[in-house]
Amino acid sequence: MGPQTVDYAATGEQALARIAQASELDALEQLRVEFLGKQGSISGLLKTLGGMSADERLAIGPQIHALRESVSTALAERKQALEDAALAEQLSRDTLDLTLPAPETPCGSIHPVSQVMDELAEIFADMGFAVATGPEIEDDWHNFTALNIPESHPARAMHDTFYFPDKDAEGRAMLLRTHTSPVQIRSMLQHGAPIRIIAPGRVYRSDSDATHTPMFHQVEGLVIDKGIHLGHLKWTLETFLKAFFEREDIVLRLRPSYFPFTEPSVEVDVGFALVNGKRVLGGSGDAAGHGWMELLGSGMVNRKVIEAGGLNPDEWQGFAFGVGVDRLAMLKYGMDDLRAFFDGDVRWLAHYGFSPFDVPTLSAGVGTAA
Ligand code: 2NL
Repeated sequence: MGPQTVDYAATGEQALARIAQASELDALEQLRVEFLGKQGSISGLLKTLGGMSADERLAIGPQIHALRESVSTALAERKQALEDAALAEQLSRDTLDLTLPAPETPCGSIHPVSQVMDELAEIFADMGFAVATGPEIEDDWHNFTALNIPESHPARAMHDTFYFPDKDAEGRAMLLRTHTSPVQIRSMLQHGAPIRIIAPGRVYRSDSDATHTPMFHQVEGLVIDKGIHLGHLKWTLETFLKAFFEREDIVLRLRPSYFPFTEPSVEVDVGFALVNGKRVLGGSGDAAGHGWMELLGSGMVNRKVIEAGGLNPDEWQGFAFGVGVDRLAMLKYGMDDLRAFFDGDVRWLAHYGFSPFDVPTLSAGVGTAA
């Protein structure tokens, strides 16, 4: 086909008509390829310019370029129109309710045990106690011997304590600590006296039923100074329990008891009332409808334990106590199943967990139920 035989105006009109009729973006794209693609018809016409004489090119070139220009413009305009129509159609179909609340961002929660440990740290910090931590894998000297627990003591038996098969470098039996007392022995040996610490953390005993889990949480407290006596112990525990349970009417009852590491040893009971069949701490346990609940163990640190800590018991005295964190959490926040603490059920955590922003402080309240 010679250049003279092409009717550029007619070619243009046909192309524009087909563009105007394209009702889908896909079809429009096919037309673009057909006209302007590498093998496209208008691209082909442009190539014919190369074979023309200068005069022909001068006469015909502008026509082909005008044709390409008009087709290219028409394609762009049609494309825009189709896109606008598609958007308008979608907007008329979709309803967007801007008053709906946005989907909530998933947020984890603080485990009640962690929350209670934070509360305890806050309360005791106000009384000048530092938080001490130590290894969960201990040797039997730090866990038992230093605490005046003799070889023959049942707590040392395999059926109570998790032992490792190997001994440590000093030939001591290795085990999972059964209480956080070894942390306090290490503190005495490392820092000397005076001392005021709490030692929170995981402890392990070979015990498993509805009220015992093989791993649980304990906080122990230790004060070593000059002239320390039972009065300091009682005041400290009373102040702690009133702050923790956020009640001024907490009443303590101290009962003689026995622990190898304290002498004398004191079991501490707290008075409670029965309200709708539930135990609510507060008031004397001797009042009508009331009772006493055993809450923690304590006592004056045994001379032998002070010596094991590298101190002279004629110079330094002290008191110590130990309490279960899981039990404190259950009492304060009303959970009834200890095992749920360690199931990792996210529904339980969503219900009983605490906001990461609810940081316990003495001024704002050390803890409020979720
Ligand atoms: C309980 C309560 C207790 C201690 C823990 C302790 C620690 C050192 C020295 C002396 Cl380093 N005592 N801790 C004292 C009394 C009670 O725990 O019911 N334990 C079986």
